[in-house]
Amino acid sequence: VEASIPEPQRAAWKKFTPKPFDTAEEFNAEAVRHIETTLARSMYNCDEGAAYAGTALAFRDRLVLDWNKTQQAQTFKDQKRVYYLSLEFLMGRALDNAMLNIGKKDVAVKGLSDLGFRMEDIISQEHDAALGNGGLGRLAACFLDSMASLNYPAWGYGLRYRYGIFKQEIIDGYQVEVPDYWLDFNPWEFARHDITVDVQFYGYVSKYQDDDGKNVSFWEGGEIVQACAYDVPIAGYGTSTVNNLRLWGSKAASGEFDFQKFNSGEYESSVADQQRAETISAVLYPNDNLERGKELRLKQQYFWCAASLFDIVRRFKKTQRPWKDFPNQVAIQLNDTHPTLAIPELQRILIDQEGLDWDEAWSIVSKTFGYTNHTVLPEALEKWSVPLFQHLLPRHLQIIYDINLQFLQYVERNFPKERDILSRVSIIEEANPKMVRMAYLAVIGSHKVNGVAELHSDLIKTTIFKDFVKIYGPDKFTNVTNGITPRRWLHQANPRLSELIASKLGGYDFLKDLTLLHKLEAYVDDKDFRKEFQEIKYANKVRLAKYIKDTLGVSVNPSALFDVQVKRIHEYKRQQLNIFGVIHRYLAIKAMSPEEKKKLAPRVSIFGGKAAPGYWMAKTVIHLVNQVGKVVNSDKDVGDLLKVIYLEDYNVSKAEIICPASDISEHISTAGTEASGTSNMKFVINGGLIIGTCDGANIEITREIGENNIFLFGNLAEDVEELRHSHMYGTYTLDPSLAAVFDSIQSGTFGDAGAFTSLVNGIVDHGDYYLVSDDFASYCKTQDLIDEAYRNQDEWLTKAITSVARMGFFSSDRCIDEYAEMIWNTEPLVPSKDE
Ligand code: 73E
Repeated sequence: VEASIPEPQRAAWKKFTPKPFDTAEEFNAEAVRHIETTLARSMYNCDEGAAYAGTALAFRDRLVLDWNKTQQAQTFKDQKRVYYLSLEFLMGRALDNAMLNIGKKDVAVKGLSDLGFRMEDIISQEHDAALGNGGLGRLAACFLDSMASLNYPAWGYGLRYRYGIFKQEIIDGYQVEVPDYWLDFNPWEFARHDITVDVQFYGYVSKYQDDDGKNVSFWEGGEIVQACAYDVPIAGYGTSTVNNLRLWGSKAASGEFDFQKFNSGEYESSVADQQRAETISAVLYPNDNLERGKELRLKQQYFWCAASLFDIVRRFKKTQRPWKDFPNQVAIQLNDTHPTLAIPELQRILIDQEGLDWDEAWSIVSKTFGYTNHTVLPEALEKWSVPLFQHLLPRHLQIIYDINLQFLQYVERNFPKERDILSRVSIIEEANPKMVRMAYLAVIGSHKVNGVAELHSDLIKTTIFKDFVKIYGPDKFTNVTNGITPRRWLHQANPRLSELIASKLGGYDFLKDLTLLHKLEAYVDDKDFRKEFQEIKYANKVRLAKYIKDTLGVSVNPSALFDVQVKRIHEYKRQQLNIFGVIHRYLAIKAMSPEEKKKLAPRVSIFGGKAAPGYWMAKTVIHLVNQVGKVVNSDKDVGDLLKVIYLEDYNVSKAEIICPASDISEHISTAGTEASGTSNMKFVINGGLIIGTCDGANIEITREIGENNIFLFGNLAEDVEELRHSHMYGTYTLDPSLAAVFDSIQSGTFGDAGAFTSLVNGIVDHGDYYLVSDDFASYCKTQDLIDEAYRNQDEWLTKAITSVARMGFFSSDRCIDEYAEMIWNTEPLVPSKDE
């Protein structure tokens, strides 16, 4: 029971309720107070770091007041809540976002300038919160922003990694990983030392009969690790709703370390136990779209699911409602299969601890969960070995077997004539060792399953979940096309463009209803508008050019065509296709006459992104890009016509500089492999065009903005399988231009040819799984079209403006409303004025 101040004393309490700052003066009073007291610094030793801290703490105070009110109102109103379970939240920086969402940035800009600081310098002091790999984690962050902005009562649950995604350094053209220790100063989290959950691992299951003669299972023994809550406030834009992101940190259950062992002289082993517990939440696995089946990863997943479910159930039980109300009060969304253990965990709580019957419990469980699938790549589909499961989570394995048994009996009854279906849909794969297929468990335990773009949602129904569509009918499967938050990706990343749009649309309402952007089409021919739009793009390119000069020492011409591909490095995303295209261009330039050169638009090819540390092929691609850059950038024959840049350590805060500065960005995955992609949306909304394959959300972007405004190329998803087959068993001819590119690589033009053998051989000798050769001619031809289109700056500008105007569909607000309506069945809780 929580303590609360008795009624008669509340008046005294209310007298001291803090007042949020409003003016620059009041802001400075708060910031300086924090610098001088919280940080114990003074004006004689206040550097930009301290000024950042003071600013962040002043805004944090403001946020916390609304946070408390929101949480009280949500508890009091007791509506259905959404819980978004994600192993990754790629938040980036928080200060600028907090200032813009609260709406007091101008006040702080003025205040800081009075104190002698520039806002940009202060903002750039903040360390990115990089608790994610790529699109999946960033999607979770955009969704948190949208859920708060739309006033949905919603919590995120994740892990408080001490190390986020590694920092990437490029040394001699190779990726080097450096640990990302980000917690030395983090004003955005609140350690809730009073909120802990004991999480059990290992042990064994005992069975006994209770007083009513009912069989009961009991999970005993093993070890306990403690989960501690760390809460992060999530402010909505233009509303006082502040939601909560709860991250769990792991600690040894006995607190510091085992005193008994310590006193008996076993210092080392007592400290080792503590370290083993803390290891669970120590580090984010740096693989994007790849699962490696490591025990520690499974431990992370269970630790986080068990703590979150305990917390959710505890909150529900406080309302004293009957259990059957649970799915009316709680919606849990599983961000991919990483939190699938939440399904057997809730079933376990209900039957082993709360004493419900299996069927009663299962009916609650299967109404509570929704599952979002993000990938069809086989190497990313999670499977855990049964022996590992048995060892780590013996009771959960039993429950999974029981879920499977019930499910297979159901299938057998309904499809008695189909011999093979049972083995195909069983949660347990009959391999050696047996494996638990997490995606199947997620489908069986959820009431809705969604993909993240139309093509992808169709593909999962015809490939990995085909049998399940037959079993459950098509209505269990749906689509929610991804989106991005326009607050961070337009307003914050590109303030001048946002301001220009607001000036035409009569205010910033479009940031809450992005479909209003369509009104911009009326200005496509407006001379002043066009001029300013173009100037903004140029200024953003100048800023990126300066960043490139400052970090890499390479001068690039801001009038050149900026061609950008920034995302995780992965064979399916085909950065290799891009760099082979660059080499092709380089060879062409070398062979050009001076007249021909004059006609060519200068280009800057910009790459960025991290490779998983163990992903050799991806690292080879990074190396090749850097080697090509070294040769091309110093080639006098080429000059400004081509520059090749590798931006180190691509992350959210760098994306905010890069996205507004591109002319063309590349989204060129092999058709059918990229579930959605979200950076495609970020580039277009910032007035960049894209070159892409018919894959993921590119298809819907094309539908919205029109085929004349996008450069599509390459084979279609429906033809991929046959092409792959023909590579293996038919006659295979390498594209001749690609062959010339390979010749130049193999003759040592870009340094040691041996370094790139595996990359070339994968295409020439090993079946070209990602269809680089099949798409190469079409890719190069489309790049030529881009050169031509860019020469007509007027038409280019029309395309860019029209595209921005037609991007209204891709707001993550639209996604959240769709989830709420189709999957969660939840309503917003709009804060009342006096709250
Ligand atoms: O297409 C993207 C998609 O836009 C997809 O590859 C990505 O999710 C984005 C958001 O929906 C994604 N990441 C992962 N699976 N799909 C993944 C898998 C395992 C570990 C980490 C990330």
